[in-house]
Amino acid sequence: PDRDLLIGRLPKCELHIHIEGSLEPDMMVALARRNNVTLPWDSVEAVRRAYRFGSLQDFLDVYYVGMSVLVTEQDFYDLATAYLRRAHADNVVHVEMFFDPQGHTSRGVAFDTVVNGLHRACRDARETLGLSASLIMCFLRHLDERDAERTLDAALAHRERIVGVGLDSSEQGHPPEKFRRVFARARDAGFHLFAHAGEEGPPAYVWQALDVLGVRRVDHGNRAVEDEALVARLARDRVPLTMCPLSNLRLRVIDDLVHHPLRRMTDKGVAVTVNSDDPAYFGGYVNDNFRAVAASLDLAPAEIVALARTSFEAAMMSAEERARAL
Ligand code: ES4
Ligand code: ZN
Repeated sequence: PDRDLLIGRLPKCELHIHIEGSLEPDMMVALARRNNVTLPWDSVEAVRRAYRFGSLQDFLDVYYVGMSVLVTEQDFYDLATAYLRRAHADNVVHVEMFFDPQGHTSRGVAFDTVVNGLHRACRDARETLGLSASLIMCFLRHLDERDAERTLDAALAHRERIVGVGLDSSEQGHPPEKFRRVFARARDAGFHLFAHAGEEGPPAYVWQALDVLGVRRVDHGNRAVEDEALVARLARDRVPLTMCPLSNLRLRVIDDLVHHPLRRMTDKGVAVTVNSDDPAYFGGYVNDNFRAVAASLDLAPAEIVALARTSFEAAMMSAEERARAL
C-alpha cells in the first residue's frame, strides 16, 4: 500500500545496528568453510532453525557462536559491505554501526583486525554508495569493568575511527553503574556515549544510563514507559530512543507488535527512531521494521515521516556528513 511506498522512499538514518547481527546464514556458512571454523549447525537450513528465541539470552548464545566465523580483516570488510549495500537499498543515508570487540578479542582476533576491516568498508561505502557510516564500539556488560577498560585502551589507538562507545549484551543483573568509571574515561577521551537500557531491564537502568553514565541516546528504552517521570525526563531533554520493533517481538520483549510502546512514547514527546538491531537474526532490515510497526500501530503518513526525520535529529553526524545527507 501507499504506506510501504512512503517508507521505501523516505531517506533515513540507521542508529541501532550490531554489525555482527547482520551476518546472514549463507555468509555464516561460507565464512565457516573459508576459515575452517566448526559450527554446531551443518547447513544454512540448520542455522535458520536455531533462530527461535525465548529471551535476549537465548539469542545472545547463538549470536556469539555465529560471530566466531569472523576471523580476518577481509571477513569484517565483507560483512560490513554487505550490510551497507542492503541499507542503501532501504534509502539509509547515514549509519552508526555497533560492533562488539570483546566478542572477537576473546577468540584471539586482534582489535586492529576488526576495526581495520569495518573502517575500510565504511570508507569505501562513502565513495561507492554515497552514504556516511561511523563506528560505535560496545562493551559487553556480562564481562567485568576491567575487561571494558582494556578494550577502551585498545580503542584509543583508533580514536579518530570510532565515534562513540555503547553498552550491550545481557542486561538483567548488569546495571549501567557497573561501568561508571570506564564511561567517565571514554567521555574524557571525547567519545559519544550510548547504552542499551530498558530492553529487558527495569526503568532504574535507564535512569542510571542517563545520570550515572551520562549517555545522550538510549538504545531500546522500552521499559521507560513504565515510569512516568522517566518518560517526562526523556521528552524534556530530547534524549532519543533507538527502538527495534522486530527485535522486541523475536526476543519476546513484547508478545505482539500492537503492544509496542513506540506510539505511547512519541505521544508524550519522546524522540523515537526505528532500527533493525540484528537484522539477520530478527527477520528484517530497517524498512521491514518501519512497515511492521506502522501496520501494527496504524501509523499515519505524517507519523512515519516524523520517525525518519527524528533519525536525523538523533544522529551524531559531523557538519560535513549532515550537509551531505540533507
Ligand atoms: C543485542 Cl538485541 C541486543 N540486546 C543487547 N545486546 C545485543 N547485542 C546484540 N544484539
Ligand atoms: Zn541492540
